[in-house]
Amino acid sequence: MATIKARPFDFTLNPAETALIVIDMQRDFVEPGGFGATLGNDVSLLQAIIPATAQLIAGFRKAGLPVIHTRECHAADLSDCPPAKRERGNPALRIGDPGPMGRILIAGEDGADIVPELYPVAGETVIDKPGKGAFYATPLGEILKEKGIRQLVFAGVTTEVCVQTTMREANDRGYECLLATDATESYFPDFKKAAIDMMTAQGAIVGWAATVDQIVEALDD
Ligand code: C5J
Repeated sequence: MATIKARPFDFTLNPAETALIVIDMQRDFVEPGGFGATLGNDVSLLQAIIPATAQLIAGFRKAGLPVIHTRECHAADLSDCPPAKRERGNPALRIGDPGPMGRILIAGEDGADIVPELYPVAGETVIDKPGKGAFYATPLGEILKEKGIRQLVFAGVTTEVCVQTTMREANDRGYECLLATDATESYFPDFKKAAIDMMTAQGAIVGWAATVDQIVEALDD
């Protein structure tokens, strides 16, 4: 057990029951020409967290703890993409349209894959998810149960959409959730701050927050 001076109060980390979930660090969100950019976002903000996220992943790998990666993406025939999702708003390209990194957010296309700097290694779980939350329509819950996981450390993008949705899903399922604040990012800095404030408020109503250095140090204890 290790104590992390987290927000809003100490988080007692039990490495034997802990996994890291890296949410949607895909080229489609982080690189120009992908889904994030088609919505008019500045993707450079998200690129900036790659080194801290790599440090966190390295810490988990060194400690021999599970690293789980997720990818938001859809089947090539769009059978798992509700029209209400595809037709929302006025993006330059919609889900499934051909873009510079292949079809936008389609499984197996270059854009839907994880950025090379954070690429999964052999033995790590990769979950393809059609929704914003990683528990919805995926085997994540069963995988965590099989591994005896009770605590989840979260990283990835975007803080207020897929990361927050998944943390809330996990919290409702009884997991203790800790967000790595410098390994998560939003296209909107105010939204990142608000999401962290919301989740840690009211006595960690959704979970805790700490820096990558704090978490990696606790894994080394
Ligand atoms: C979004 C995500 N923002 N991974 N997806 O559409 O947060």
